[in-house]
Amino acid sequence: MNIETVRTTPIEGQVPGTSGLRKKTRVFMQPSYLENFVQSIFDATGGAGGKTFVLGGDGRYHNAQAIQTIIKMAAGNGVARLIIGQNGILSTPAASHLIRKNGTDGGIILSASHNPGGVDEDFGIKFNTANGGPAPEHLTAKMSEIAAGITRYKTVQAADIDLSRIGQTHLGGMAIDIVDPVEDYAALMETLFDFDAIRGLFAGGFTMCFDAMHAVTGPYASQILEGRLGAAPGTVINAVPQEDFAGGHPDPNPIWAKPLFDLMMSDKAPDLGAASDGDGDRNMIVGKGAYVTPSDSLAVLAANAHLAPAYRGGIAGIARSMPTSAAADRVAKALGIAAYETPTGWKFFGNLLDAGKVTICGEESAGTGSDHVREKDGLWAVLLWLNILAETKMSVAELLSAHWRAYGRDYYSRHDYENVPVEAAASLMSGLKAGLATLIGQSFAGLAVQAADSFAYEDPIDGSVSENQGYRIFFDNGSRAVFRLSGTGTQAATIRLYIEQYVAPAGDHTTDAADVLSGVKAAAVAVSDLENILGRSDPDVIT
Ligand code: G16
Repeated sequence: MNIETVRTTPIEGQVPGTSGLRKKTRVFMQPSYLENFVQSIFDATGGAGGKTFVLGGDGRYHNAQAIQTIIKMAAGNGVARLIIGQNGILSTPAASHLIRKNGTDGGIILSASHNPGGVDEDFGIKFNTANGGPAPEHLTAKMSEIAAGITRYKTVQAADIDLSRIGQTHLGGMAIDIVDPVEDYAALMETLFDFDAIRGLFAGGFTMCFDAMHAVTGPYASQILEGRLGAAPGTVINAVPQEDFAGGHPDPNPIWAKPLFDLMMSDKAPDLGAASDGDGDRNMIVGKGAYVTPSDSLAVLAANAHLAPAYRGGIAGIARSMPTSAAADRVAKALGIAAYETPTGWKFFGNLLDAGKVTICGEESAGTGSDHVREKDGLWAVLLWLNILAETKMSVAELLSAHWRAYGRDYYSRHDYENVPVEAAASLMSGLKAGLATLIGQSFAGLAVQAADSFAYEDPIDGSVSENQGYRIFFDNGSRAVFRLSGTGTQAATIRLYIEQYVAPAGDHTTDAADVLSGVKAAAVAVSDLENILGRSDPDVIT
């Protein structure tokens, strides 16, 4: 088989964000765009010769073609073996598991996560290292540096590989193993949770609705919930993955999973509602009339993890991203274990998990996971909830209010201002930064600022420092506002404003979150001059 070295020139903007390189699909479909970046991944990781990689994606538009391109480039770069999900499909946590289970050199995952799919929507690619986790910042920086000076990529001329047949095939000297995308992952879940107890829960009449949002989790949830755990047929809805997610926005939150959310707030609600995102790593949990914020979900899971077999011996520590509420810290304190606060991005949990410092991690952006893989894992969170519900025999609402009575409630909300002109977003953020040092003692909408900073993180394992990870403003009534720019969008800018207010165990936990948070919201808007700079007052999405 002849290896072809194709001349190319750098393409602007190949800079990974919070989670890999995400762009409009048509950008990825330009000649050489994908090729340049894949070659940069291979070069940045010391060359692909003789290595084994996992390859798969969330099945969105362009997934199948992109996988064929990457297969040929892998052969051109001397890869020894590829492990590919059947039809090119792998959820992000399943890919992470395959990387670890097979001891590979890493994996390439094609996904733009919760962003919509289609020729006019979004596509993405990321590289996960041998621990199964997203490439750390120094590696993604190296990839973009190489992409910015690239002159050639390597590939082979060959017919497309049939990805529908499970088993081994070859392209030149490269072995290609096409594997069932669900099997290994489902087997891993069986080792973590008490499937008998969950089966008993369903057998006892427990009802559930899992919205796969026409995305990758459908086959995983159907096989595990309905196939192995005996949930009633039809428990998993929107279970067949589609290239454009049926025109939807596969983001599991009360806005984009509104039909499920409305069902759970109605008198027809099943006992548990859950949803997952485009690539299966995010989750939403809703009980009958009880929405669980991702921050609270992390805290409840950490507090009760010992009820599941995998965590029976206790957990080593808990990590959360900085904008996530402090609810998990309270659990860590009560358990006498360490709590870590990292920048946004699952990649920052990798070192802590590898070093055994933490067992459970989570983020406000609907991600929770543990040391079983190195990605957040939507279905894992749902199964841990089920395991806990089976053991405690409590409803979601009862569990949540018992949690607040024990630890207090961190009322929490995130307000997203989308499609903001890049200059306006930069002006808001630079205005905040310039004023940080002078804020202390000043009052805004009746709240005095107690502390304010630009969040920086020093990784306790490798000492790397990540600066400018968002602005934190703490007010004298115990509330906090955080501003940061999203790193996952594909057009203009998205400003995220995160607000929270703690109410102690003996306080009132039943007030509407919007009411409790109205004071800190007004103060945050006033500090940032948001309404004047953006020319609007209402966010696009409130979660
Ligand atoms: C990614 C990252 C998460 C992050 C989220 C939102 O999730 O893996 O760590 O919290 O993006 O990031 P941002 O606020 O920068 O948009 P996913 O599910 O999109 O891969």
